[in-house]
Amino acid sequence: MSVGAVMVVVMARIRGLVTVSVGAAVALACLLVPLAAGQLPTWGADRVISDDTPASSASSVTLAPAGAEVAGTQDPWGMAQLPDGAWLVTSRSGERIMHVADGRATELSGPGMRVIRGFVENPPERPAPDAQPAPEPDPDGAPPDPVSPDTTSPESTSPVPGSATPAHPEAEASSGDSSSPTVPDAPVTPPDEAGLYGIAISPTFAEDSSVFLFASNGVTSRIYRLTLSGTEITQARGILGEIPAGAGKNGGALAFGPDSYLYASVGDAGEPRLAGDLDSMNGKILRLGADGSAPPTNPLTSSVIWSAGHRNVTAMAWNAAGVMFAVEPGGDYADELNVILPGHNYGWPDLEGEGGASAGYTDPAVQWLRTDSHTVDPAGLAINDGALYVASYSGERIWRYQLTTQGFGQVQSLAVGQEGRLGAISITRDGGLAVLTANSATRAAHTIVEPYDLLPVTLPEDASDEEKQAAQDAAQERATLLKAPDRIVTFTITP
Ligand SMILES: [Ca+2]
Repeated sequence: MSVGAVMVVVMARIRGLVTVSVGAAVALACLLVPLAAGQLPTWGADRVISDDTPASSASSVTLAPAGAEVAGTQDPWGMAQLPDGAWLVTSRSGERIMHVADGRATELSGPGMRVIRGFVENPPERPAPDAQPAPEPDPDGAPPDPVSPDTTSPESTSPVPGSATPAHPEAEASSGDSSSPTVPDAPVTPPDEAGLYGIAISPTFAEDSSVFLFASNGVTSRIYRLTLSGTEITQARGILGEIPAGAGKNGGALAFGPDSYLYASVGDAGEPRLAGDLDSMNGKILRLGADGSAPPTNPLTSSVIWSAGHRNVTAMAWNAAGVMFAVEPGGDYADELNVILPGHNYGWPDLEGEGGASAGYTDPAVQWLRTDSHTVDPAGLAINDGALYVASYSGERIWRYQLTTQGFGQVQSLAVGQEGRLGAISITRDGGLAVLTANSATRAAHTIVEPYDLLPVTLPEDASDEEKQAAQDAAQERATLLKAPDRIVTFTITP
């Protein structure tokens, strides 16, 4: 279905890249732009998105299937490509990492893998509910203090969360029985979101063979640095913990920025108020060094917090000019695409979507309203050649937003329904797209509405036998698709 055939309401906010202090946050005009043919939302001309993208090019592309490889596991979540072209795919509830190459999916084994499973399968006692009393709600309804550039001053004395608390020393392993029995995927059950999440390849993998992994046992989460040797994880060292986790919304996205720092998303873990609490890593995007330390250029002294006020960021990516973007599904109002700036607060839980500038919050660049049938339900994000690709979970498609020096250009809806639910998405080494299907995933909570054009067809009473047969065939085809093993599907992008 072409974008022009539907009216997708997207609000785009105009604002500059200037970092403003909270008190001086300027309310800028917003546009309510119907996304029909010829009506394109833009940011202001002062918002330079990509220095190397022509402002005037209005291009559309087609995605041509280039290949597919079975991911070899159920409930896949994270995906990353090694320098040799092989993919690593995490299985969240299956607690596995698969090495996928040349039509083969091999489960990673080794002592490091056992360390990770030991963490995931042995959650600590959950703290008593009264261990951390919730603060009194502000009777005035005033939002909590956002992360403001002001708090970067050295005299800021507030306790600093996430100050690179090392995970347990025993989280390091370099020896032991390497015969790991094949563990069948655990039954896919939704109540506990413990397991393996995002995975990222070290930018210096050729020298250090390092891979980074986000893992959670449902009570706490850790970021691990793994040493990979073939299909063995010879070492797993926890570099950041313990991140409070919950039965859902644990974040888990991992990605290296162009600055070679590791970025991680942490969800609110079911406690929304923590997203605005600078003493908590929950509801944040974190930025850390390869050893888990807080870079000195972070907005808060000795803190790994990069931005605040997030519900549950699912993916992060950067454009050629180094602008950082992140997507997150909303609660019940709006999914968001945000331009991530250090020290900014993105509003959760006080508000979803835009309208927070006067309170010092940074509004989304795009919001997709969950109240209509066009929810994006973003699960993956990738940027290439001046276009931003969002993989949609319940929307079962890839949204492509052209990025120009003026902001967003043309918007396209691609691969609609072809592969079912889509999770991680990545630019391949040869400039194509790779997307990880998520049809066996358990993220049912992300499914708000069925996409408008994938609803079962209701036939009129006087439908012909041919029409009935066609509808039955279509339903059968879809059922087969959704039951098929999850795959990495690659596309070439053709202008
Ligand atoms: Ca927000």
